[in-house]
Amino acid sequence: MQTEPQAFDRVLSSMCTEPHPVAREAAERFLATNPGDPGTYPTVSALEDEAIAMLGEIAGLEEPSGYIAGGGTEANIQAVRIARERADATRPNVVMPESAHFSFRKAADLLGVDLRVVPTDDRYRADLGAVRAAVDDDTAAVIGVAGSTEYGRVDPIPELGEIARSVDATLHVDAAWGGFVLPFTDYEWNFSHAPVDTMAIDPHKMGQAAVPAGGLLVRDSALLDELAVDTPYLESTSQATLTGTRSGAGVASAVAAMEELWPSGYRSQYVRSRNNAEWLADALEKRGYDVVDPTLPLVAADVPRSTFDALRAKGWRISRTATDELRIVCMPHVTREMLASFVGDLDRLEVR
Ligand code: 0PR
Repeated sequence: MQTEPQAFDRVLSSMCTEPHPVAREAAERFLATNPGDPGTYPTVSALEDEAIAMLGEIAGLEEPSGYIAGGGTEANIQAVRIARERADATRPNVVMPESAHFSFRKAADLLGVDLRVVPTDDRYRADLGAVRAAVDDDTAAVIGVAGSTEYGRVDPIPELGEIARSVDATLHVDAAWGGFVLPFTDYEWNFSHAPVDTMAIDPHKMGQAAVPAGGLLVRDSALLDELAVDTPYLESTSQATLTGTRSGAGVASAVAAMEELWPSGYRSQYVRSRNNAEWLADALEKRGYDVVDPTLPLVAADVPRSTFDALRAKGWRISRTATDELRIVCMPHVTREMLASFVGDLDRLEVR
């Protein structure tokens, strides 16, 4: 059996990364465990409590509650499900900016809620006026993105919280990607900055854990109870997760990575990633491309489709935004040498 041939050395599009060595080792040790069955696998179940405690610390949550999900998609779906269960509406709606991840479309589809998608402003952040105009008494949740998939932007979370409160909706923050870099910035994004009810924050992205390790955090364990179903033939009596059997490898690797890296390892990684993003943005600007200023380590630039295709043909794993810009995510495996080699290829292609 082959592994992915590029082994990360040309991967510039992914929001996943090489797991930290301690995370890889922990994942291997727990491969055959299932935290969905805590009566049978008590060790991994205790590790999950540790994972939630650490995620809570990272996200400014006093009494953390939640679980390790399959990824941001599951966490987002479950957050919408909590909101729907809480809401007193026959046809609840969810209000989100157009920059929100497509997993919310899956959530709306599965859960029978209406999705009200509002525009972003000139800084690619949720337009507050549009959010205000979109909410009503049937609004179950307002979604804010803290580190958007395409531009790495952070919505005005405290203001979104006020709007959510005004209609008794939950505020869900999608920090699936941003959650492990935002603690080292000045952004107001977490439970201590705003009335956040639920949050997606993924160890398997910037957290350097093995896939699959997503995080769902809730302000109050009562919110998790909205998800609970009875589990008659397990030792435990109820289950709040979407999936049944889950990966103990994800749980153990998340704990190992966070114990190793929180906070100083993540901080120095953030600084490296940010400097790389700034270096790349500068290099692209000098070559005449329109660059979306990187506020978190993610660079988007208006590179023509033909150039993009030629770079892909050279083996670079790059992706495009919905409006067709080149998009590069400065994950931990992305080094300055890789970026310099990428820009070198770009120079050789562009005879302009
Ligand atoms: N929330 C945000 C803000 C995300 O960026 C993503 C994933 C999710 C939730 C969903 O997380 P899971 O995939 O763990 O369920 N972001 C992109 C994705 O759909 C990242 C991406 C985009 C990767 C383009 C590669 C690529 O070419 O995977």
